[in-house]
Amino acid sequence: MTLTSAGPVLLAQEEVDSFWRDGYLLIRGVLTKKEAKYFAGLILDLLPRDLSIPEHWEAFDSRFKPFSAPGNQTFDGPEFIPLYQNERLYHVMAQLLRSPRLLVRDGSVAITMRNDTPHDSELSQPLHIDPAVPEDVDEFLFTPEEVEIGGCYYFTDVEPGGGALHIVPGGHRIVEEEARAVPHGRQLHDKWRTIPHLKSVEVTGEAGDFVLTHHLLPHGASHNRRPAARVAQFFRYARDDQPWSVGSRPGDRPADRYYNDTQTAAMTPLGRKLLGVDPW
Ligand SMILES: O=C(O)CCC(=O)C(=O)O
Ligand SMILES: [Fe+2]
Repeated sequence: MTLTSAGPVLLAQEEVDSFWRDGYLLIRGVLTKKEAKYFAGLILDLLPRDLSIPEHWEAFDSRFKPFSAPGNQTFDGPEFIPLYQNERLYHVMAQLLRSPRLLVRDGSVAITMRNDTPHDSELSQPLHIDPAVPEDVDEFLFTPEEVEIGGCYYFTDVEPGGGALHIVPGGHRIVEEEARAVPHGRQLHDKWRTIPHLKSVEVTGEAGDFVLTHHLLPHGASHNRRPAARVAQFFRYARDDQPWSVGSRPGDRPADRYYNDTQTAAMTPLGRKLLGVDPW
């Protein structure tokens, strides 16, 4: 293992190149099968026993998005903290973002259950991006500091047609090209919430894998045609010099988003920095 200022180098140069070329990369076995099963169980246990779906959750096309409270998608109770501070994922992110000083956010979860209804598209959600750049900003900067890398853990095996994340290979470069070509590039395609003209492919994987995605990579959720539910959790990592203040720096976070004692007790020294409890 080679050491750099960003810590251990975990990805081969070929993988680094393929991430920047394609805008995504599957990192295999970030979690063991046993760990993945544990987290799948935690998330499936959010479903009420009588299957009455809480009003404040989202439920589209058999894709359920639990909310921890009305308006809050983040699951960051002590049991989830190990995922935010996973060392392997952190070092991969630090290698790609070329900085050890990262912040983590999101923590939303999704359960996609079997849905046999025929549809014209395999997507259950239009292709879109969730960029680090706020919607009221007119121009992307396209600087290295602006890049956020997100993606999701698969806690279940995701086979073809099994509700995989769909992505547009190289689509982050198309977004950049289109946005640079006009004034107010951030505002194109309804603020990039619906990108109708690109073609996507699914990213299958196994329980414990993490699908890394560039923040400008068009992506969307797909229907699950298989018996097994797909269980995933989303995270995003940005440098602490990210220009749009999207990180969870203490000063940026509303008071009700500060962590309680059970959460901080679950944090490692690295986790405390990633979650903005301690400064870098
Ligand atoms: O569930 C998925 O596969 C993708 C979800 C997504 O991109 C989103 O909700 O923004
Ligand atoms: Fe998304």
